[in-house]
Amino acid sequence: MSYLSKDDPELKNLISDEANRLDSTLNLIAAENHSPFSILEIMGSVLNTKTIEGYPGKRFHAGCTNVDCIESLAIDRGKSLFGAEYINVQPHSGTSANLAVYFSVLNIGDRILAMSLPSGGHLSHGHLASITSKCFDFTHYKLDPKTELIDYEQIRNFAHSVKPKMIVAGASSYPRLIDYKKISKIAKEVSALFLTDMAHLAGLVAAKLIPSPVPYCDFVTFTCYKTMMGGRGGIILSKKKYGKKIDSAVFPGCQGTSAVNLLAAKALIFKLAAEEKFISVQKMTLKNAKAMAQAFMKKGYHIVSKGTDNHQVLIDLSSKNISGKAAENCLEKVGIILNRNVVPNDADNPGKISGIRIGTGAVSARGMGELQMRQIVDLMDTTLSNRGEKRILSEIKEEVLKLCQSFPIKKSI
Ligand code: DSN
Repeated sequence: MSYLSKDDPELKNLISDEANRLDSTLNLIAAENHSPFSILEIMGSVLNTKTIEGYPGKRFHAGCTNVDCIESLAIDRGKSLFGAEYINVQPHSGTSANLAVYFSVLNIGDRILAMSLPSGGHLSHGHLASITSKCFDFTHYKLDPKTELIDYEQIRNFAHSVKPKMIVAGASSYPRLIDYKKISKIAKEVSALFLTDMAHLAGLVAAKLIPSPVPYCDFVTFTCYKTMMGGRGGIILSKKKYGKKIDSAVFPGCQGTSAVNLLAAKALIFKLAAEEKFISVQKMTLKNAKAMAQAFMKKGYHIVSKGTDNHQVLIDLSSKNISGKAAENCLEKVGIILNRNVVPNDADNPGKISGIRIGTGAVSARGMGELQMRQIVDLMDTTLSNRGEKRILSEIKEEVLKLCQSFPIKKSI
């Protein structure tokens, strides 16, 4: 009997239910992944006890000998994996990492140029609902409405007219590669600092399958739980000259004590990410996203930017007479889990969400390949076209379950 069954059977049951839900549904949420079991082991370990403030060798509490070694391991492995001059491994999340970068080198009210949310940007890139927009003066660039790709000339024009102190690249829902070299040149033209938020792409970059922003940026942030597969938390990479400012901005600037269990999980995933098993999951993730995009396009769906270069497929459902939310709800009923998402067409209609976002990280970690992706697209299409048909939806749910049972969540890397 587990300790939790004894202390709180109700909670124990809820956790078992969540494990069953994960086992029996297809996870297409681009911001999630199935972590290796060793990561889960670390996250629930004795490492939760220690309070740490400061950095290895410079702590405000005694008893940090072991945790200093753990944090140093994460630092050394992370720098080496991403070829970074400096790293801070303490941020609790991607938003915390971005806040720390802004506050390390900017003053309140400074101008920042970043991608708009409907174009794929993130809340912490100056969305009205985020504290970032209250502290800094954001201007947002949008995608080219025809190609649905980043319009680098628009970024250049904005940069020269707004004269931002910082330019932000990176997105939560942009399925294409970003030309970091081009944006870095624009940043240099106007003497702006350059931050890339590669939260979604970190695993693909770590596996060296898509270009890394690190050589071109002053700062790069990411989260560890998406394609990176490493449990919760965020990371900041930077040029060495910003190291001290970044460290002070993280602690004590934006955070208190950091989570030692997450520092250890980061150290582990940075080790595993250099190994063949991790790289092959990332390769499959890319292939699977392309297979899904192709299969949806064959069925006449509007795939934003007509394809994908990463783990995401963004579908604009405007022409399908169904909202993103209705599609999300209907797919959840048959066991296909994803999220509604704003698409470039929603830009002029605040509150409108006409799309859904698919990510292939978690299904690839389960071992599924292109054949299964085409099968999933068929299941999704039939579901969306037969929303009121209880019998058909119940048959699809059965098929989803069978697929899940054939690819159990296992130690994938
Ligand atoms: N940034 C959010 C997303 O992409 O869904 C959460 O990580």
